[in-house]
Amino acid sequence: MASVLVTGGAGFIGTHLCNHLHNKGYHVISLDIQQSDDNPWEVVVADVRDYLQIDGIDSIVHLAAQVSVAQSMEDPDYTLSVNVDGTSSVLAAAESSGVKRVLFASSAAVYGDADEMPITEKSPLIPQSPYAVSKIVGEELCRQSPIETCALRFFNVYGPGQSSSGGYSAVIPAFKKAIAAGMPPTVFGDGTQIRDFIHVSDLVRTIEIALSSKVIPEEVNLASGESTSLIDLLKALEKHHPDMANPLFEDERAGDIHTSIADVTLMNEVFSPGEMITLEEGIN
Ligand code: UD2
Repeated sequence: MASVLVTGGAGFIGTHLCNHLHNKGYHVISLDIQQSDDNPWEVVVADVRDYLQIDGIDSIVHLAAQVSVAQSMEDPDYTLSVNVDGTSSVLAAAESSGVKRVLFASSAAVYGDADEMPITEKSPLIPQSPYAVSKIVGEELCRQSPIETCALRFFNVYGPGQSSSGGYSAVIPAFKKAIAAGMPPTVFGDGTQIRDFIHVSDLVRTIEIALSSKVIPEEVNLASGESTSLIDLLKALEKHHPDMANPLFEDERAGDIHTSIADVTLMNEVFSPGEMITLEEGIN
Protein backbone atom coordinates (compact mmCIF):
# COMPACT_ATOMS: atom_id res chain seq x y z
CA MET A 1 0.00 0.00 0.00
CA ALA A 2 1.15 3.56 -0.67
CA SER A 3 3.06 5.63 1.89
CA VAL A 4 1.57 9.00 2.75
CA LEU A 5 3.21 11.77 4.75
CA VAL A 6 0.67 13.97 6.51
CA THR A 7 2.15 17.28 7.69
CA GLY A 8 0.18 18.71 10.58
CA GLY A 9 -0.72 15.13 11.40
CA ALA A 10 -1.29 15.90 15.10
CA GLY A 11 -3.80 18.68 14.37
CA PHE A 12 -7.57 18.46 14.15
CA ILE A 13 -7.86 17.51 10.47
CA GLY A 14 -4.48 15.72 10.49
CA THR A 15 -5.45 13.31 13.26
CA HIS A 16 -8.69 12.40 11.46
CA LEU A 17 -6.82 11.98 8.18
CA CYS A 18 -4.03 9.80 9.64
CA ASN A 19 -6.62 7.63 11.34
CA HIS A 20 -8.71 7.27 8.17
CA LEU A 21 -5.72 6.46 5.94
CA HIS A 22 -4.27 4.03 8.50
CA ASN A 23 -7.62 2.20 8.67
CA LYS A 24 -7.65 2.01 4.87
CA GLY A 25 -4.25 0.27 4.93
CA TYR A 26 -1.96 3.15 3.94
CA HIS A 27 1.48 3.42 5.49
CA VAL A 28 1.01 6.72 7.31
CA ILE A 29 3.71 9.03 8.62
CA SER A 30 2.60 12.06 10.57
CA LEU A 31 4.91 15.07 10.76
CA ASP A 32 4.01 17.74 13.28
CA ILE A 33 5.67 20.22 15.58
CA GLN A 34 3.49 18.84 18.38
CA GLN A 35 3.91 15.43 19.92
CA SER A 36 0.66 13.49 19.36
CA ASP A 37 -1.07 10.90 21.51
CA ASP A 38 -0.19 7.26 21.14
CA ASN A 39 -1.18 6.31 17.62
CA PRO A 40 -0.53 3.25 15.47
CA TRP A 41 1.11 5.28 12.68
CA GLU A 42 4.66 6.58 12.41
CA VAL A 43 5.28 9.98 13.98
CA VAL A 44 7.99 12.54 13.26
CA VAL A 45 8.20 15.63 15.48
CA ALA A 46 9.59 18.48 13.35
CA ASP A 47 8.84 21.98 12.15
CA VAL A 48 7.85 22.03 8.47
CA ARG A 49 10.18 24.99 7.97
CA ASP A 50 13.21 22.87 8.93
CA TYR A 51 15.25 20.97 6.39
CA LEU A 52 13.20 17.81 5.89
CA GLN A 53 14.66 14.57 4.73
CA ILE A 54 12.04 12.11 3.57
CA ASP A 55 12.48 8.77 1.85
CA GLY A 56 10.14 6.23 0.36
CA ILE A 57 7.06 8.48 0.42
CA ASP A 58 4.55 8.27 -2.46
CA SER A 59 2.36 11.24 -1.58
CA ILE A 60 2.17 14.14 0.84
CA VAL A 61 -0.90 15.82 2.26
CA HIS A 62 0.41 19.16 3.48
CA LEU A 63 -1.88 20.38 6.23
CA ALA A 64 0.63 21.97 8.64
CA ALA A 65 -0.23 25.65 8.91
CA GLN A 66 -1.26 28.53 11.09
CA VAL A 67 -5.02 28.19 10.44
CA SER A 68 -6.65 31.17 12.08
CA VAL A 69 -7.66 34.15 9.93
CA ALA A 70 -7.95 36.31 13.07
CA GLN A 71 -4.49 35.31 14.33
CA SER A 72 -3.04 36.16 10.92
CA MET A 73 -4.32 39.74 11.27
CA GLU A 74 -2.53 40.05 14.61
CA ASP A 75 0.67 38.24 13.67
CA PRO A 76 1.09 38.24 9.88
CA ASP A 77 4.82 37.42 10.03
CA TYR A 78 4.28 34.17 11.88
CA THR A 79 1.44 33.14 9.53
CA LEU A 80 3.50 33.89 6.43
CA SER A 81 6.54 32.12 7.85
CA VAL A 82 4.73 28.89 8.74
CA ASN A 83 2.40 28.84 5.76
CA VAL A 84 4.73 30.04 2.98
CA ASP A 85 8.20 28.92 4.11
CA GLY A 86 6.67 25.68 5.40
CA THR A 87 5.08 24.92 2.02
CA SER A 88 8.29 25.79 0.20
CA SER A 89 10.25 23.45 2.48
CA VAL A 90 7.77 20.58 2.05
CA LEU A 91 7.84 20.96 -1.74
CA ALA A 92 11.66 21.03 -1.78
CA ALA A 93 11.77 17.81 0.27
CA ALA A 94 9.14 16.23 -2.00
CA GLU A 95 11.06 17.18 -5.16
CA SER A 96 14.37 15.83 -3.93
CA SER A 97 12.96 12.53 -2.76
CA GLY A 98 10.75 11.48 -5.68
CA VAL A 99 7.31 12.07 -4.14
CA LYS A 100 4.65 11.64 -6.83
CA ARG A 101 1.81 13.80 -5.60
CA VAL A 102 1.39 16.67 -3.12
CA LEU A 103 -2.06 17.69 -1.92
CA PHE A 104 -1.93 21.18 -0.43
CA ALA A 105 -4.48 22.34 2.13
CA SER A 106 -5.59 25.67 0.70
CA SER A 107 -8.65 27.55 1.81
CA ALA A 108 -11.86 29.27 0.80
CA ALA A 109 -10.24 32.37 2.29
CA VAL A 110 -8.37 32.84 -1.03
CA TYR A 111 -11.62 34.03 -2.66
CA GLY A 112 -12.37 36.75 -0.09
CA ASP A 113 -15.82 38.25 -0.50
CA ALA A 114 -16.58 37.03 -4.00
CA ASP A 115 -19.17 38.87 -6.09
CA GLU A 116 -20.93 35.74 -7.24
CA MET A 117 -22.19 32.83 -5.18
CA PRO A 118 -21.62 29.93 -5.20
CA ILE A 119 -17.87 30.31 -5.67
CA THR A 120 -16.27 28.30 -8.45
CA GLU A 121 -12.56 27.57 -8.78
CA LYS A 122 -12.47 30.19 -11.55
CA SER A 123 -13.70 32.98 -9.26
CA PRO A 124 -11.17 35.77 -8.75
CA LEU A 125 -8.85 35.58 -5.76
CA ILE A 126 -9.36 38.56 -3.44
CA PRO A 127 -7.36 37.96 -0.27
CA GLN A 128 -8.61 39.87 2.78
CA SER A 129 -6.10 38.64 5.33
CA PRO A 130 -2.44 37.57 5.59
CA TYR A 131 -3.81 34.04 6.02
CA ALA A 132 -5.50 34.25 2.59
CA VAL A 133 -2.31 35.70 1.07
CA SER A 134 -0.27 32.85 2.56
CA LYS A 135 -2.57 30.27 0.96
CA ILE A 136 -2.45 32.00 -2.45
CA VAL A 137 1.35 31.97 -2.32
CA GLY A 138 1.31 28.32 -1.23
CA GLU A 139 -0.88 27.45 -4.22
CA GLU A 140 1.49 29.27 -6.54
CA LEU A 141 4.50 27.41 -5.14
CA CYS A 142 2.60 24.17 -5.83
CA ARG A 143 1.84 25.20 -9.42
CA GLN A 144 5.51 25.94 -10.02
CA SER A 145 6.65 22.58 -8.67
CA PRO A 146 7.49 19.85 -11.21
CA ILE A 147 5.54 17.42 -8.98
CA GLU A 148 1.86 16.76 -9.53
CA THR A 149 0.07 18.97 -7.01
CA CYS A 150 -3.47 19.95 -6.16
CA ALA A 151 -4.66 22.83 -4.00
CA LEU A 152 -7.60 21.57 -1.99
CA ARG A 153 -9.56 24.68 -1.05
CA PHE A 154 -11.13 23.69 2.26
CA PHE A 155 -14.25 25.59 3.27
CA ASN A 156 -15.21 25.57 6.99
CA VAL A 157 -14.24 22.20 8.41
CA TYR A 158 -15.76 21.06 11.72
CA GLY A 159 -16.14 17.92 13.77
CA PRO A 160 -14.97 15.99 16.83
CA GLY A 161 -11.60 16.96 18.28
CA GLN A 162 -11.65 20.53 16.96
CA SER A 163 -10.03 22.80 19.54
CA SER A 164 -12.25 25.08 21.58
CA SER A 165 -9.43 26.61 23.58
CA GLY A 166 -7.73 29.96 23.16
CA GLY A 167 -9.06 33.07 21.48
CA TYR A 168 -8.83 31.71 17.93
CA SER A 169 -11.19 28.77 18.18
CA ALA A 170 -13.35 28.05 15.13
CA VAL A 171 -16.97 29.08 15.48
CA ILE A 172 -18.66 25.69 16.08
CA PRO A 173 -16.41 24.53 18.95
CA ALA A 174 -16.47 28.08 20.37
CA PHE A 175 -20.31 28.15 20.43
CA LYS A 176 -20.53 24.60 21.82
CA LYS A 177 -18.04 25.36 24.58
CA ALA A 178 -19.98 28.46 25.65
CA ILE A 179 -23.28 26.57 25.64
CA ALA A 180 -21.83 23.69 27.69
CA ALA A 181 -20.58 26.21 30.26
CA GLY A 182 -23.97 27.95 30.40
CA MET A 183 -22.41 31.09 28.92
CA PRO A 184 -23.68 33.17 25.97
CA PRO A 185 -22.02 32.30 22.64
CA THR A 186 -20.16 35.33 21.25
CA VAL A 187 -21.05 36.40 17.71
CA PHE A 188 -18.55 38.66 15.97
CA GLY A 189 -20.70 40.93 13.77
CA ASP A 190 -24.45 40.60 13.32
CA GLY A 191 -24.53 36.84 12.72
CA THR A 192 -25.67 37.18 9.10
CA GLN A 193 -22.30 35.98 7.82
CA ILE A 194 -22.59 32.75 5.85
CA ARG A 195 -20.28 29.75 5.81
CA ASP A 196 -20.19 26.42 3.99
CA PHE A 197 -19.49 23.83 6.69
CA ILE A 198 -18.02 20.45 5.80
CA HIS A 199 -17.75 17.65 8.34
CA VAL A 200 -14.20 16.43 8.88
CA SER A 201 -15.12 12.80 8.10
CA ASP A 202 -16.44 13.88 4.66
CA LEU A 203 -13.30 15.94 4.14
CA VAL A 204 -10.84 13.14 4.94
CA ARG A 205 -12.80 10.67 2.81
CA THR A 206 -12.51 13.10 -0.11
CA ILE A 207 -8.79 13.64 0.50
CA GLU A 208 -8.24 9.88 0.35
CA ILE A 209 -10.01 9.78 -3.02
CA ALA A 210 -7.78 12.66 -4.20
CA LEU A 211 -4.67 10.66 -3.28
CA SER A 212 -5.46 7.96 -5.81
CA SER A 213 -7.66 9.80 -8.31
CA LYS A 214 -6.47 9.51 -11.94
CA VAL A 215 -7.65 13.03 -12.72
CA ILE A 216 -6.33 15.72 -10.43
CA PRO A 217 -7.21 19.39 -10.99
CA GLU A 218 -4.76 22.13 -10.01
CA GLU A 219 -7.27 23.45 -7.52
CA VAL A 220 -10.63 22.28 -6.24
CA ASN A 221 -13.17 23.37 -3.63
CA LEU A 222 -13.78 20.89 -0.80
CA ALA A 223 -17.09 21.80 0.78
CA SER A 224 -20.65 20.64 1.33
CA GLY A 225 -22.15 23.24 -1.01
CA GLU A 226 -24.68 24.13 1.73
CA SER A 227 -24.92 27.66 3.12
CA THR A 228 -25.46 28.35 6.81
CA SER A 229 -25.52 31.73 8.54
CA LEU A 230 -24.29 32.01 12.11
CA ILE A 231 -27.90 32.74 13.10
CA ASP A 232 -28.93 29.42 11.44
CA LEU A 233 -26.10 27.69 13.29
CA LEU A 234 -27.31 29.07 16.62
CA LYS A 235 -30.87 27.91 15.83
CA ALA A 236 -29.60 24.41 15.02
CA LEU A 237 -27.72 24.31 18.33
CA GLU A 238 -30.75 25.66 20.20
CA LYS A 239 -32.84 22.65 19.09
CA HIS A 240 -30.62 20.45 21.25
CA HIS A 241 -29.99 23.06 23.93
CA PRO A 242 -33.33 24.86 24.35
CA ASP A 243 -32.12 26.58 27.53
CA MET A 244 -28.99 28.04 25.96
CA ALA A 245 -28.21 31.67 26.75
CA ASN A 246 -28.91 34.36 24.15
CA PRO A 247 -25.82 35.22 22.10
CA LEU A 248 -23.65 38.20 22.82
CA PHE A 249 -22.94 40.35 19.76
CA GLU A 250 -19.49 41.91 19.47
CA ASP A 251 -17.70 43.87 16.75
CA GLU A 252 -17.00 42.10 13.48
CA ARG A 253 -13.50 40.60 13.26
CA ALA A 254 -10.91 42.28 11.03
CA GLY A 255 -10.23 40.25 7.91
CA ASP A 256 -13.51 38.38 8.19
CA ILE A 257 -15.33 37.31 5.04
CA HIS A 258 -19.09 37.81 4.99
CA THR A 259 -20.32 35.11 2.62
CA SER A 260 -18.61 31.90 1.57
CA ILE A 261 -20.51 29.19 -0.33
CA ALA A 262 -18.81 26.71 -2.62
CA ASP A 263 -19.75 25.46 -6.02
CA VAL A 264 -18.91 21.77 -5.62
CA THR A 265 -19.45 20.71 -9.24
CA LEU A 266 -15.75 20.08 -9.90
CA MET A 267 -15.27 18.20 -6.61
CA ASN A 268 -18.21 15.93 -7.40
CA GLU A 269 -17.04 15.38 -10.99
CA VAL A 270 -13.45 14.43 -10.18
CA PHE A 271 -13.78 12.80 -6.75
CA SER A 272 -17.46 11.74 -6.35
CA PRO A 273 -17.30 11.75 -2.54
CA GLY A 274 -21.00 10.82 -2.25
CA GLU A 275 -23.50 12.02 0.29
CA MET A 276 -22.29 14.40 2.96
CA ILE A 277 -23.26 14.71 6.61
CA THR A 278 -25.73 17.53 7.19
CA LEU A 279 -24.87 20.24 9.72
CA GLU A 280 -27.83 19.15 11.88
CA GLU A 281 -26.39 15.62 12.04
CA GLY A 282 -22.80 16.75 12.38
CA ILE A 283 -22.97 19.30 15.18
CA ASN A 284 -24.46 16.98 17.80
C1 UD2 B 1 -12.08 29.12 8.62
C2 UD2 B 1 -10.78 28.43 8.92
C3 UD2 B 1 -9.71 28.93 8.01
C4 UD2 B 1 -10.14 28.87 6.58
C5 UD2 B 1 -11.54 29.47 6.37
C6 UD2 B 1 -12.11 29.19 5.02
C7 UD2 B 1 -10.71 27.83 11.29
C8 UD2 B 1 -10.21 28.19 12.64
N1 UD2 B 1 -10.38 28.68 10.30
O1 UD2 B 1 -11.96 30.54 8.88
O2 UD2 B 1 -8.54 28.17 8.23
O3 UD2 B 1 -10.05 27.58 6.08
O4 UD2 B 1 -12.46 28.93 7.30
O5 UD2 B 1 -13.33 29.88 4.88
O6 UD2 B 1 -11.37 26.82 11.08
N2 UD2 B 1 -17.08 33.64 14.89
C9 UD2 B 1 -17.96 34.08 15.86
N3 UD2 B 1 -17.76 33.68 17.14
C10 UD2 B 1 -16.71 32.87 17.51
C11 UD2 B 1 -15.82 32.43 16.49
C12 UD2 B 1 -16.03 32.85 15.20
O7 UD2 B 1 -18.90 34.83 15.56
O8 UD2 B 1 -16.59 32.55 18.70
C13 UD2 B 1 -17.34 34.05 13.48
C14 UD2 B 1 -16.14 34.63 12.74
O9 UD2 B 1 -15.99 36.00 12.97
C15 UD2 B 1 -16.52 34.28 11.31
C16 UD2 B 1 -17.27 32.95 11.44
O10 UD2 B 1 -17.71 32.88 12.79
O11 UD2 B 1 -17.39 35.23 10.78
C17 UD2 B 1 -16.39 31.75 11.15
O12 UD2 B 1 -15.20 31.90 11.89
P1 UD2 B 1 -14.12 30.74 12.02
O13 UD2 B 1 -12.99 31.29 12.82
O14 UD2 B 1 -14.77 29.49 12.50
O15 UD2 B 1 -13.72 30.43 10.53
P2 UD2 B 1 -13.24 31.36 9.31
O16 UD2 B 1 -14.32 31.33 8.29
O17 UD2 B 1 -12.74 32.69 9.78
